[in-house]
Amino acid sequence: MSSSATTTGRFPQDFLFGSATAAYQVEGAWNEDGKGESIWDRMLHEHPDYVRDRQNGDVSANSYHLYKDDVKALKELGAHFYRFSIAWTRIMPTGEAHKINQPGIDYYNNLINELLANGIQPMVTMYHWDLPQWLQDLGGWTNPIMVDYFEDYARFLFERYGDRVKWWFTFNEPSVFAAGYATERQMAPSLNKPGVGDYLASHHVLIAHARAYHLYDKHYRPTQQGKVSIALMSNWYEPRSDSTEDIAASDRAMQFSIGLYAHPIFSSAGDYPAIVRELVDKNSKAEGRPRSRLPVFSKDMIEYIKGTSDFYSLNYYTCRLVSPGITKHDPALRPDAEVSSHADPSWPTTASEWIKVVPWGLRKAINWVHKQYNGPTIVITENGVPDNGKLEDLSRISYYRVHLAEVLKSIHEDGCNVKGFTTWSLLDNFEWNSGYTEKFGLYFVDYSDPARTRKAKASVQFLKQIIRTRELPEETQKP
Ligand code: PNW
Repeated sequence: MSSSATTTGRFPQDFLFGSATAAYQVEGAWNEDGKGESIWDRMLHEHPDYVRDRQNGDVSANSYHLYKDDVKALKELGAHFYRFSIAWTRIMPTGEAHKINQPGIDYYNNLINELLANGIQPMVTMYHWDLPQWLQDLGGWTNPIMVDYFEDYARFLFERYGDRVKWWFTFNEPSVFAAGYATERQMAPSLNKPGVGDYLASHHVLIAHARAYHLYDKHYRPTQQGKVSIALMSNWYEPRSDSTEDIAASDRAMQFSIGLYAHPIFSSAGDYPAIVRELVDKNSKAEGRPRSRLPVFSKDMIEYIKGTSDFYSLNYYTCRLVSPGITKHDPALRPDAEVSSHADPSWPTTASEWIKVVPWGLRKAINWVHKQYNGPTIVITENGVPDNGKLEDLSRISYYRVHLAEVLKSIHEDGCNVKGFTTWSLLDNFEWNSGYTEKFGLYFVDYSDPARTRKAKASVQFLKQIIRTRELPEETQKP
């Protein structure tokens, strides 16, 4: 078979490929077997109009009952790992550690065992946005007590699953779910306290992450020997021109969307990025507030959070052009960043309004992380594109072809330490505010059929070959 190995190289022998989902997006069974109510259950039962097709995750792909089919699909793909999330409410219906729900615990035991029996490593996200409603009633992530509750939950997961799970992510994309505290009608809990709720939530999420990391480090790592990370939305913000102003705007966009979370954990100095501190403090003062909207870490806390990740988990979908101004349409770009963003009209569009196909942005994002944070090991924990769900998903094949080519360049030409790649998503699933109108799956799920049968799309064969051969097929070669 011809190959492009000479020009772009191959994926290293120890490079891992896998696919991802999240509990609320695939499991269904929202109130079965003792599961508690989450903030997404509550929000979408009360406000179906927050979702384009007025649907929700009540049944979804029914992975709670069909997890064996999911594992079959992963096996057919040749995946080395499966990144899934645990629904806190399935294990602890209220989020409290003294009230546990055995059928929920059994479900994840069964899934983990089924994966391992098929030679697939489980990678577990502890929190992919579905906070127990009971904890939200206490204020959710705006309440510092949430750090204790999260630590209890993390301890329980390490205790029960850590003998078999060696890859942990505390949180998925705090920059995106913190928007639920800043906006309305989008992410749960839809709190609409922009510039206050989002920073407060982010602050406590960072402390909760560090708490779980230290817990693992001290009590579980010695025997379990796993890794702990946090998955960060890491889209690229390209300067609109090479003017000093636009380059500075690009830096601000990266620092507000990524640095806010990554700098405290991955930089050698720790704490929030200086520019974030400076701008939020300045704006808070100008608003006449007695203190900054961005909470302050003590010196001890800066040290406590610093270094609490064993590798960098990078989620990438798209890119924006930026210049000085204000944007309203990007959850991760807060007004304090003083950045306006837009998509270049020449970039290929997709079924999703916000995702334009900009593969070189992935290479730039990888390189930015590499330079900012001292060349960490990077695992790409999400990358993908939606369409309308057809089986001949040629646009998905082409999206992965060009993005994987950039990953190869970042490894072989730029010397970045990229060790893994994760497709979002294994299955067509519930795409938050877009409901079932945007399909990200490598597998088609028939939502008109109560059996929710899965069917491989063409991209499965394409990716399967890449995983097996560790190289990208020629552009001209039909999958
Ligand atoms: C991620 N943005 O969400 C999530 O991790 C997944 O649950 C989700 O299905 C997937 O990407 C596709 O949307 C994001 O506006 C949501 O930049 C919004 C943004 C990025 C990621």
